[in-house]
This record gives sequence, structure tokens and C-alpha cells, in this order.
Amino acid sequence: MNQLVRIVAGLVFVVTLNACNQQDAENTAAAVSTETADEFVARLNAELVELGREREAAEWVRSTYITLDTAVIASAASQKYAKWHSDRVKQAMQYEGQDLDAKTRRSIELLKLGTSAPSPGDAAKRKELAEITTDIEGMYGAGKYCRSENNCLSGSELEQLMADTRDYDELLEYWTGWRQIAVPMRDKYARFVELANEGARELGYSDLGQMWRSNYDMSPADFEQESARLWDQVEPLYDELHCHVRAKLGEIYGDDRVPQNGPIPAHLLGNMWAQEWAPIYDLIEPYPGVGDIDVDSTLKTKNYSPQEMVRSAESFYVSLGMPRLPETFWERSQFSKPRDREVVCHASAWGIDGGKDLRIKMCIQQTYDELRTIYHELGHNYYQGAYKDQPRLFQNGAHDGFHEAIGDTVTLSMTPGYLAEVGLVNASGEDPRATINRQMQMALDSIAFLPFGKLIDEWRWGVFSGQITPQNYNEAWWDLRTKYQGIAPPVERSEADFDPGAKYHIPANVPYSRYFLARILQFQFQRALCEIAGHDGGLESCSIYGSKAAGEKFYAMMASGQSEPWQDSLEKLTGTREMDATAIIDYFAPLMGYLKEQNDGRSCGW
Ligand code: X8Z
Ligand code: ZN
Repeated sequence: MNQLVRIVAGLVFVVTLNACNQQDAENTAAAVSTETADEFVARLNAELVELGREREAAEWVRSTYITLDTAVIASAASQKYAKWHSDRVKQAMQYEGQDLDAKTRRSIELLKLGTSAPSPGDAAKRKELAEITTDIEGMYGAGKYCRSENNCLSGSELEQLMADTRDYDELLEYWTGWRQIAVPMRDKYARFVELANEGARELGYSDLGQMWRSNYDMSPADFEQESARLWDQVEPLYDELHCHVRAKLGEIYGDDRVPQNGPIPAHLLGNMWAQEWAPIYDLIEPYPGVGDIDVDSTLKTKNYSPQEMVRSAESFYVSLGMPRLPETFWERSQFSKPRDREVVCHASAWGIDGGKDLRIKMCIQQTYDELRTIYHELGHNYYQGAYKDQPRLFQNGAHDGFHEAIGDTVTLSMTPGYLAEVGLVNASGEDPRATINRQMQMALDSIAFLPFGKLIDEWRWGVFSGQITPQNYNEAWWDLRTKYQGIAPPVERSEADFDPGAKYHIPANVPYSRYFLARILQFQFQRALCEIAGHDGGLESCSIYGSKAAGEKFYAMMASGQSEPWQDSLEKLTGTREMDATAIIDYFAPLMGYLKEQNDGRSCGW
């Protein structure tokens, strides 16, 4: 049997492929009582190695070829893993209360947490859950909005149009059009919640949200507080950015469409979900034309191929002393959207065969946004490669936010200096106005993202705990969107809609707090790495490109995987055991000065 840790859009879950049939699992179950806990853990790790291949192959084929048949294959593989998981968690209970070695105890705890959708023990329910999860992710992947009979747009095409279009009504059409794909998911999602909650309760959690919050080496209640604390730290940055962007959009679309004392219409921010706003940089650019940061046009003029864009990211990691990607990465990855079939375009990185068979799955377009996503995805692949010698149960990020933060950290080093060095922009001289321009471009992604990153799981925590019910799914969603992001739906929504389902991570059931944590950790990592690299000057001007010393320390942390509490890993790299937003605050200090000046006299808030 063999196990794989797969990261799908950042989702890291222990995926097992059962080479043995149910009979085998039961036979082994009968034999466990004589096993010591250490022997049991050794067996789990060995079984996981064995289990991996079939499930991973099924998942890969399903994601790169969405058909009825691949749904059958993927859901069968998922059921096998779920059965193995329930059996082994039950067996593990016999070690409760025993005095165990710390690594053994951790392994057993991680076994329990090794799925984001635990199945009930009942076989019929297990089947139902596997079919629903496969089905709704497929509905998302194959989702389309048809403007007319022969003119249908896929999710990634609509995403690009949201980034490129500035016309209010056209944007509205794409925004509402895409959300139609989620309507049929509503009932299935409600049933998914019931089943996965039942699975979580069988594992001893009060609901699935509590189980998700248990994966951070602290109590679920402490984690909730921790994420609230981090949000409090960064909220003032967001408020300034929101205020300024709203004013600019008001100038463009008119104050009747963008009221200057209320939330921003959600379709005007350059992104289908208003989660990252860099595409509207052209509308917000503080000093027009100062400093060349137009990577999009270089990619187009030089006609970069998807492979060349990926090579550029690989070269960055190699410059830190990390290995080249294996030849099989180039043979087996999906870089472009196939013309003849449906695929899940949402970017993901795969560490198949315990990190020996690395792949990405993307539908790469020639844009700077996509280039940064590639650097992000390779962060996952390099992490997977770095911890490949750990036992399977430890082959994971220190916590899931670490997994997201590796590539995010690297993107901070894509400074104008770096981009000029690799020929993606022209070299520009020192000009403080160029710094503000670049910071604005970055803040439109990094800072704009923070409330979104926070609220997605807050909605799900409410859904899983029963505080949010199917009768108010959509209303609760928009309440959180308005509370945190200060945005509002541009047309009336109702409970006939299911807007959460139009965001990939909901139908794909990928926990989202990881991205919120990563957007804070990346700056903390960067501060530590820049110090090691001997950077002189403000954090915003630091690129660790070419620093073997920084790379070595980074890779050492990555190689630990999830073998120790994340606080230990963080301390080794940064000298502190706490996640902390002061680095992001320091980083954007120059921009904050500019924003405060601009917002002077405006009335902010919504
Ligand atoms: O899902 C992703 C990555 C895959 S791990 C492309 N991200 C989140 C999203 O797209 O919503 C990266 C940023 C946040
Ligand atoms: Zn990711």
C-alpha cells in the first residue's frame, strides 16, 4: 500500500490508495491487538506508502479529464481511502491513555486529522459522501456561463475577462453568469455538511470546523482567537486601502454606483471574488508611468511559453541552492488548458509517490498574475521534495499555512531589481515614487486578500457548527463579505443562490485559513531570510534571489515537514514561536504613509 500527500490548491491531505481490499483491512484489524504503538505507526507509514498510487492516479485523471467515468474511478478510490482511514483510527484508540513517545503520539494524532472530509463508518454514507465531493468539484471544474447557445465561457476565461474588462455592465454579466454554476450545488453541499459532520463526530470532534481548527498544535478555541488576533493586527492596513480604492472607483464609475459611505460593489475589483485586486492597478497607480513594472507586456512581447514561465520559477529556487525539478515534472505536469476536454483549471501542485513524482496542474496564461501563481505552486513542490524522506505521516507542511507561505515568500523577492536581472522588466533607477507604485501593486494583492482569507472559513465554521443553516447560507455569506471586506453584491441575491459554491475551495472542500496565515507568515519568513541573506535596506527592496545561505535555512525548515510542532519550525527560522503581523506592517510602511495622505479628509469605512 502506499500513501501520498497531495496539495490541491493548497489542500494538503493524506491520500491513501488501498491496494488491499476490505477483507484485507479487516484481517489486519484482527491482528492489531498484539502490536505496540510504535509498530502500529510503522505499519501506518508503510501502508500509506503502498496506498498512494492508485488514489493519486485516480485523482489526477479526474482533475485533468472530467467525465462520468473518471467520477466513478475517483469516488471509488476516495471510498477506499476513507474505509482505511476509519479502520485505522478505530484501531488507534487502543493506544489512548498510554505513555507514548512524542513522535508516536503525534503520528497518531496526524492520522486522525488526515482528511478534510471524514466519512461516517456506515458504508452507504461513505459512498454518498465520496460521490458528492467528486461531483461538486467536477461541477465547478466543468462550469460555464453561456452568453448564447454557441458562446460559452469557462471559469478561467471569465476570470480573465473580470481582470481585463472595465465596463460596469459587462462585468456584472460575467459576475452573475458565473454564479449560476453554483445554484445546483446548494442541496448537495447541505448534504455534504451533514455527512462530513457525522464523520467528524465519529472521530470525537464536535463538528468538522472544530476538526479543521485542531490541526494547529493548539486548541481549536486558541486557534480561533489566534486568527482573530492576526486580523486585528492587519485590519488598519486594509481599511486605508479600501478607502482609497473606493474613492478611485467612485471617480471612474460615479458615486451613484460606488457610494462613498458604503461597501464597494463586488464586481469592480478586477477579480471574480474580489479577493485580489492587482488587475485594477492601472486605475489606482499612484504615479503613472514611474518605474517599469509591466511584466504582462514583456511576457507577451517576448511570447513566453508556459514552460518558459515555469522554468523562470524553477531557476529562482535553484538560485537558492535547491535542486532542479525532476525530468518527470516536465513530462507529467499539465501546463495548458487542453482544447478537447474539461479539466479543473484551478492551479494545484502535486507531490505524488511521496514527493518523488512532482507535478503542477494549471491552465497557464501569459500574465504576471499567472507567473506569480507558478512561483507559488513550485513552493509546494519544493516543500514536498524537501520532506520526502520523512515518514509518510509527517510528509506535510509544519501547518497548512506554511505550505502556502513558501511560494508566497519567494514572490516577495520578485522585486524590480530581480525582474530586471531576469529580463522581465527594464532596469529602472532609484525613485521613491517607483517604490510607492510597486507597493500599491503588491498591496492590491496582499492586503486586499486578508479579509477574504479570513472570512471563508469563518463562514464554514458557522455552517459546520450549525450556526449558519441552509436557509441562510447566502445571507450569512454576504454578511461576512460586507463585514470583513466592505463589499456588497451588485444585484440582489437570495437563498435561491449559492454564491459560496462559485469559489473553488467550497466545492473542492479545501480549508482556507491556510491562505490567510500564509499572507502573514510570508512577510515573517522574508524578514528572517533577508537578514540571513545580508540584505541592507528596507524589507520591501529585498530579494533573496541567489542567496545560498537563505536557501539553506529555508530548505532545512522545509525538510522537517510536519514532524514537529510548527512553533519549533518557526523558531528555527525566525527566532520566534508566534505568528506575527508586524513584518507585513513594516513592509508596507511606505505605502501606508501615501494612503493616509490620500485619505486625509475622506470619510472612510462602510
Ligand atoms: O488556491 C490557491 C492556489 C493554489 S494552492 C492557486 N490560492 C488561493 C485562491 O486562489 O483562492 C492562492 C491564493 C489564494
Ligand atoms: Zn497553494
